[in-house]
Amino acid sequence: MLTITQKAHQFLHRMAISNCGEFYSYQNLLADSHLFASKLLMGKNDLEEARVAFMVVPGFDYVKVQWAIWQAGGIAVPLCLSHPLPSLQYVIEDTEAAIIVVSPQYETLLKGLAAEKNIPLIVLGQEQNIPLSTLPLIDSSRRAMILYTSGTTNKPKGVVSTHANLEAQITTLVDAWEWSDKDHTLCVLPLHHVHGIVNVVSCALWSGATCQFIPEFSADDIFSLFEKGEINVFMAVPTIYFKLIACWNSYPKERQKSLSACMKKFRLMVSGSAALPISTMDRWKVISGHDLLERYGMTEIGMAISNPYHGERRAGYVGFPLPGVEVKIVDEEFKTIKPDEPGEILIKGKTVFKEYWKKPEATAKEFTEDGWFKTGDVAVVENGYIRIMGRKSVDIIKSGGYKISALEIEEVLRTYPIITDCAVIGIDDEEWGELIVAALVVDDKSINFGELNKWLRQKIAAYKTPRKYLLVEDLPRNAMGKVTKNDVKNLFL
Ligand code: MCA
Ligand code: AMP
Repeated sequence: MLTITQKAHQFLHRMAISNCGEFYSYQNLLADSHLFASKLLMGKNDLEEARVAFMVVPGFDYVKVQWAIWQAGGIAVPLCLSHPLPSLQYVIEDTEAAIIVVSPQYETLLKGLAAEKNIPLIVLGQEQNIPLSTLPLIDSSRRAMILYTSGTTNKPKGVVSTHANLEAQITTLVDAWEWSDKDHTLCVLPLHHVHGIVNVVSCALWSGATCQFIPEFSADDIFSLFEKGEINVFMAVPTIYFKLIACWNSYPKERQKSLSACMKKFRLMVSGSAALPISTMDRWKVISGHDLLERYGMTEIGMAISNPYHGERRAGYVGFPLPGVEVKIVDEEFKTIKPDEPGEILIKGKTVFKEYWKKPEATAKEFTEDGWFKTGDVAVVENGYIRIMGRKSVDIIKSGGYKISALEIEEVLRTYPIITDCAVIGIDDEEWGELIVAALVVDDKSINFGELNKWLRQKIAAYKTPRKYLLVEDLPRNAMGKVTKNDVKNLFL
């Protein structure tokens, strides 16, 4: 199997990346990533799976650094651009990063930490000229990337994927959704998660297509780019479609009409990372003429289930297992159940990750004895189509397409001086999927929520901050003393 960089030689003179009026060919990408790989190697023959954490804005530089890490034999650890220092520090320490690479605007944020830990910090644009190194041969069984994902433990875990896992995740989608070198996509998603990294950027570049970037999410900017008539493939989370619809509604009739005409010409529009509300799917059909293709995936497995590219895309359903991905729905004892009964989704196949970074016990716990990965998601098959019903754990929240651990937020909230106890939950929300809210037991009822949120944002990402608070005398508990989160939910109704 060819790697993504080997494949790029087939498309040398095609445009790989378009970014704010700058254009880069596959040849540019190969030349610059080789040069940067030489920089990372610092005279060594092979990085031998050293972790390289990088905080780089989406665009040519991001892909150059990612490809360079892979070509030098390192493990790519993309950092979230909106995380405050403690969250970045957690990832850098947990992976024991050997090198940190940053776009200039993140130098101030990370230089103290890099100096303290004695980790070389490379600021893009400030590199010295160095001679090209010979690149090592990388076996596809080697580790390629670590992405952090929240689970039922309070701190996020590092999901390790090998080169073979990534290639399987990419080729499965390239085949199923018929990517080609004629495609032109727009990446509006963050590049520390599978959705943006694999489904958008890597699938495009595997296929010889063009990937365009915007500096930050803006519904208005997205529509302006759509109007140029070049983009024909678009992927986003349901919250983004919701925001696009709201923006479209605000336009005068004439603009709406011309925009709808542009969108009708797209080849494919996909939604995923969270349940797509039927109301959003219906409304999007009216304004764009497209039946959104909804699919189901997870950081640990890439994409597993998808509505068909050709054929009926059924609203409220995620479709069928993708070719090469084994899917079964099981009861509590991991036995396959009757098709019309709900159960947990288990997954097997080449797309499934290798391990949680430095967590052999957590890894073992998430697999059955015969090697199936336990997703923790509950689904049912109805008339052949799979419908996701929810998650087994109430402690995992999906908001804006981000997976968030309620336990992680609770742990931080409990360190706030006035808070003695708390329970964090997600409540249904049309725009965000779920909205994060918290019930608090406090010493001082005059607690200032604005101050609390300001304090929280220095410790955890802004998208993890609760949007509503409720003061309670006590949290609802069962006979064992465990907080009953469904009762907490009722408090917010
Ligand atoms: C932001 N805001 C929120 C939330 N986040 N409000 C409620 N809940 C939230 N979760 C509000 C805040 O009020 C904030 O203002 C304002 O929005 C703008 O914040 P900002 O962060 O700038 O938001 P945005 O840029 O508009 O972002 C919205 C977004 C973003 C584009 C939908 O959340 C996003 O990129 N989501 C995609 C995440 C993703 O790629 N997930 C894939 C992982 P204030 O200043 O008051 O805070 S899942 C995956 O990879 C698997 C494999 C899969 O299946 O795909
Ligand atoms: P993440 O760990 O961030 O990769 O999020 C993966 C989780 O997102 C899955 O375990 C599901 O709970 C959820 N998810 C992804 N796609 C869908 C979808 N189409 N419908 C419902 N939930 C989804």
